[in-house]
Amino acid sequence: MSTPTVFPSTARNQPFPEWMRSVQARVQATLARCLPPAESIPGRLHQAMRYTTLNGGKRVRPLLAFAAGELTAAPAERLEIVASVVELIHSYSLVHDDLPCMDDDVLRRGRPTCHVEYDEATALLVGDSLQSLAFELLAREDFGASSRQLEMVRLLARASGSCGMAGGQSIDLESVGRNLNQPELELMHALKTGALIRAAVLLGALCGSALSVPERESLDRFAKRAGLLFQVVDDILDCTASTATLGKTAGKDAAAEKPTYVSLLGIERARELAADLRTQALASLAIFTERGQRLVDLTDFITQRKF
Ligand code: GRG
Repeated sequence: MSTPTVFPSTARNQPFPEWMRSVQARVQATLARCLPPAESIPGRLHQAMRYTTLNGGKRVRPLLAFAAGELTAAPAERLEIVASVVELIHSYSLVHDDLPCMDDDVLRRGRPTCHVEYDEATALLVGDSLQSLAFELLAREDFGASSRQLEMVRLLARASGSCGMAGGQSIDLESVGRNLNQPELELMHALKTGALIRAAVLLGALCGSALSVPERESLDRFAKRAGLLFQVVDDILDCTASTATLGKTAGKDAAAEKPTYVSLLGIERARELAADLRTQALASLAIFTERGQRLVDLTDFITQRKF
């Protein structure tokens, strides 16, 4: 049996951009290995799954999983799996979100969306299959104690389902043309975008040694603030960045009359809110001192991202 590699053995001194690239490359390789081969039957579905998942993306959720794994000295092999698992769920959500019955979009990550490149039925099956594959991988890997593994499966299921991402999407679809107040908007985003981001952080930490109760509570607080920060920045970018830079259709939310932080607060107050959330997220990491440095860097990456 091979000795597990603790990812940060050399990585702790690596500059952030280099670390980020190395995690992105690891996740890309793991996804390429774990997705069904393009030539295996049913070929069209497997090609579409690979088209969707392997074509770019910032890999923010995998990066968060790896960075949280540094808090608990988690083995790299486990982090590769949980990072890929959350990315598979994220990719599924994007494919379904782009369908004509939802956001009806033609561009994603700078390329035609899955249903445009293939067809609607295939895109539906791609989402279904990516979700199933995520749970298969999470159940298959050895994470040590089976009770912990069950907790991880439950956490991901809760984050993806009607009390998490799918539920948030349902509220999103119902809210078109309506004015939500700030707590309502926050709830929608805590579910739609925040739940999976929180799951990425907690799953990464669960790959290593146990955290103390105050540490776990602080990490959870961080994850919730970081999820909301991600969304506020996304709303700002939707109305300030170009389609070419975003790789997806810019100005979509306003055109679809969707409530956003910018429509609710205006651009300046939305920027102030992002700055406040960044401060709150960083304050939650204080308990981890230098072990939390990657999460600090990632918080800044999420705040300053341009696409
Ligand atoms: C269909 C069940 C179901 C859920 C869809 C997450 C979601 C719910 C829809 C995505 C729509 C969207 C644009 C939400 C805003 C925040 C978000 C998730 C942006 C895309 O994530 P990035 O920026 O994308 O991490 P990349 O391409 O970098 O992976």
